[in-house]
Amino acid sequence: MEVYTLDEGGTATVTIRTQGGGPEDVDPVPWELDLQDYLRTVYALDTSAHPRDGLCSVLIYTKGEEHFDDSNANGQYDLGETFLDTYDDPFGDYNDNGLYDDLTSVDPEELYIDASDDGQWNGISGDWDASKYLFANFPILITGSPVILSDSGTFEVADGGAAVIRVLVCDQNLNPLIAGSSVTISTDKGQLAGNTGRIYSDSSLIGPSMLGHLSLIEYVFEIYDAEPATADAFELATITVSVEWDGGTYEGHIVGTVPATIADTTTEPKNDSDALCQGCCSSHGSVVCNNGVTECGDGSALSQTCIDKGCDVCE
Ligand SMILES: [Ca+2]
Ligand SMILES: [Ca+2]
Ligand SMILES: [Ca+2]
Ligand SMILES: [Ca+2]
Repeated sequence: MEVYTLDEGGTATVTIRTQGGGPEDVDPVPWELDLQDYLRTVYALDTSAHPRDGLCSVLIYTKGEEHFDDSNANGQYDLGETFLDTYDDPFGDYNDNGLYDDLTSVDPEELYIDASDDGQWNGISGDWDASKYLFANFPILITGSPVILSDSGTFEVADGGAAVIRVLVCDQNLNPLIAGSSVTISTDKGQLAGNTGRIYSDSSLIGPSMLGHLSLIEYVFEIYDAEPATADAFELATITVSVEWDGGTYEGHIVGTVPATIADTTTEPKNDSDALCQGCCSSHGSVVCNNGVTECGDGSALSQTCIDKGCDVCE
């Protein structure tokens, strides 16, 4: 990593280049175990992967003095003034717990800068330090290709009803996709309401709870009967989950049934344009076809005269 510029306010601009390797494999914390349980139950996804496995800690350190409250306003630290005692040896906080983890941890041993060159990691000194390494760990979320899952392989929408569907879109560590990726959920029949898509923004945010994390990777919506009063048949509907990721399109499909709409079941009467059928239904509306059966516009049956004239045939 290289410092490019340092402005008057002391803000440095840096460019980070990665070279092989990846984030350390760390143990799941409780909210991640809850997430794994939820995905096992709802999506039948059995995985030991968890979001923090995709989190990379970048150590940033520089020389400086420990912060203090200059109570007597003389511009320097005086004994008794409140100060922020910081760890003496900067370390890469791989498991993002804010603490230094050595060989005895269940997580990987964390590398540190041995500021005093004494061969061991040193924490806070208890004294105010005028010159030392000050540091922070900057989290970067490293993610991969999309995984698309639904909570059920199919659905059935009753007449006038709705079905709730859950879709999961995440990477191999259950993390949200990289910035610029998008999710679009659509259906060819029926209508959808709820969370049916997003464009991902640039963020390293994960968790910090199971529900918080689910809001980043789960889409909950319903498919409902768009014309509750008119259904008298059912038809197949295909819900498509389309994910744009890294220049490619990835799709998942869920096929179920929804009540058919009039537009889908009505065909033209064969003799509709024939003058002989015009006025056939008189005040009952013109002749229509519903699921292959002719009737008058108000639902009443065709008269025998109409049938005799051959107006009872659908195309
Ligand atoms: Ca002072
Ligand atoms: Ca100190
Ligand atoms: Ca740590
Ligand atoms: Ca040391």
